[in-house]
Amino acid sequence: MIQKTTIWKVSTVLLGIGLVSVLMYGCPSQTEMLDTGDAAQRVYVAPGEYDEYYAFLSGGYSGQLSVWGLPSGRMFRNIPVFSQDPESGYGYSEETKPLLMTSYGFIPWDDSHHPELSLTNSMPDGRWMFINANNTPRVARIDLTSFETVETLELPNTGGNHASTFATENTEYIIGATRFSIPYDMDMDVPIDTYSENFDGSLSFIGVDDETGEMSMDFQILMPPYHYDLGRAGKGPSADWVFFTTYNTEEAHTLLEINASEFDKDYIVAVNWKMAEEYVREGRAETVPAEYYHNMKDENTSVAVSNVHDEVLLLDPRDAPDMIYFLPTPKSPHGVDIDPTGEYIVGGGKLATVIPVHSFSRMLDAIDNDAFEEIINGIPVLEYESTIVGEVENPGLGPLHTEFDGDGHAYTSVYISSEIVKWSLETFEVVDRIDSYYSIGHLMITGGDTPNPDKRYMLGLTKTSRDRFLPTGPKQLHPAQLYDISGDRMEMLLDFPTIGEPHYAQAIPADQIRDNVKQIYDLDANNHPHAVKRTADARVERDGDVVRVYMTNIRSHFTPDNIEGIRVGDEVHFHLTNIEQDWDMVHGFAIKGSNSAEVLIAPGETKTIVWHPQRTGIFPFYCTAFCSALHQEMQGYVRVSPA
Ligand code: CUK
Ligand code: CUA
Repeated sequence: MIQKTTIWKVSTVLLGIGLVSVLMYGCPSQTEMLDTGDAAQRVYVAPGEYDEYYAFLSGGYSGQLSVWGLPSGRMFRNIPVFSQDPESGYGYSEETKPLLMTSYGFIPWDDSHHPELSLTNSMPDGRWMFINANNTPRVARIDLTSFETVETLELPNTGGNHASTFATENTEYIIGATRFSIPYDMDMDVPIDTYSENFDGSLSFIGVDDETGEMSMDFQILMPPYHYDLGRAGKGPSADWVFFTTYNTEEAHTLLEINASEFDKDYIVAVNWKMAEEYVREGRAETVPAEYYHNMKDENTSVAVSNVHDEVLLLDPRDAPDMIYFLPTPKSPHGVDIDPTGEYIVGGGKLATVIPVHSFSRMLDAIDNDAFEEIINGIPVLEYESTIVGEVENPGLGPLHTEFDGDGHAYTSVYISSEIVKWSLETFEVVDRIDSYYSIGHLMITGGDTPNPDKRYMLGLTKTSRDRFLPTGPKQLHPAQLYDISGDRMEMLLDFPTIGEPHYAQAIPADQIRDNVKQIYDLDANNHPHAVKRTADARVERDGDVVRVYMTNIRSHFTPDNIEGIRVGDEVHFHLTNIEQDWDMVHGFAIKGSNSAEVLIAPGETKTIVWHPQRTGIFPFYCTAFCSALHQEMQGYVRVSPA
């Protein structure tokens, strides 16, 4: 009976949706609901079948990066990057703790906004993923053969790295910028109202080794004390350039919501990075003191190591002519996006009434003709009229970010009026719009920021969900909406809650990654200094107060499993090596009373957790991952005796 009622209700709802879509057909109303009765089929991926795309969604204030399948909206993975993760032991294990070191100490949290896949010829190559930390400014690299964070680099002279991470054509550089201008000297004690004299902006160029992916803080550019928002690299004809948005060119330091919105226009910054690189090579950059950390997993031992640097190369535009320009752009722009041909530079002025479109070729002409309004700190300001080719009218309220379908159209997220507008790159007219229900930040089209977009799916990333889902407390998750953009009209297919607050996302065809992922760590290649590869080598060693337990795990046994001779006040290192060589045969380790986390150890891997026993007694430990029928038997005891 209950089943029948349910079926009846479902059919009625489906019929209702069908009727609504029939009634609305041809009427591009903002309140249009799901207009496709077969949306469920179009996102359904049967059990055992794979999704077509991997989508990487930044975690925002979760400091993580989550991996989702499209079109299903199923979550595969939550990768800890800037936040400790008790589930995996990331940021708790001795192997990973150094990745969270900064010049401010151990910072086990951050706010990550913009993931960027490594590029070859401006196309994602599936090797690495980069992501920014917005708070204590950092950039991280994730290895896409393991889906693990393997490197973090702190940005000196930077107060919040929001502009990052965007890659140049062949990942020569990952770019960054300071969101908040600050005094470069981190310890400088000055009145805040000396902002204009004592505060500076900066842009960062982080080199990436083509073989290993290793990052280096190659050079920075000194900028006026504005706020620097998103960055994007050019492509095609503009591939030698990178672009950033600015706001607060008013140089306000208080009540920014009013004082930083005074001017009609702020700027898009255009930087010829090839030329900047050349100037640095010529020795025009100055070496300035700057303390920052660079942390990386050692390839050989798999243990992350921190290196502290104390200086950086700084290029002053006054010593580096013809390298950097300001393009006036209305009004407090947030996003800047480059179309697939590399010709159009699209601003997203969050308070603007139009979407301004600059032309790269006109920009070059304007530079040739010295069409400058003024020059600020060595940076020429081009005349607005000289670079602008279109202003998209009636874009809604609060245009933010734009991606492209490679078929002559751009799609812009519009925050205040909660919609996505599709417009023509020929006529600069809006041709379609769809309600995003709640305030939308970024949108992402599969390949939509590359020279060769896949006109397939678009993901909207919204900021609130309110009544979209059954309430689970005052704070709801931030949902993502999947749209089909293969036809003339945008169609919403799916709406699913996410993890954290995704700001931006990128997607890549699944086969490009699937075939590269390693299934196990090769035990023979495990050169961790505290690895034990045979149960016979497992042992306990003491050196003063430091005790090292060299422990193996294999179904369903820890060796050793009875440990005596530990005393209160000891520092006990459990070095756990998972000597399995079967895919997905993970073991965990946790001990009673430890205020650290567990660790999860993948086959072939060694992980270390440090324990400081505080009192005498018998302390059980056990495997936290259900690994076999005898998983519950996978346990042991530590005896702690008085000091
Ligand atoms: S984002 Cu970081 S404030 Cu528009 Cu790229 Cu959300
Ligand atoms: Cu090993 Cu459960």
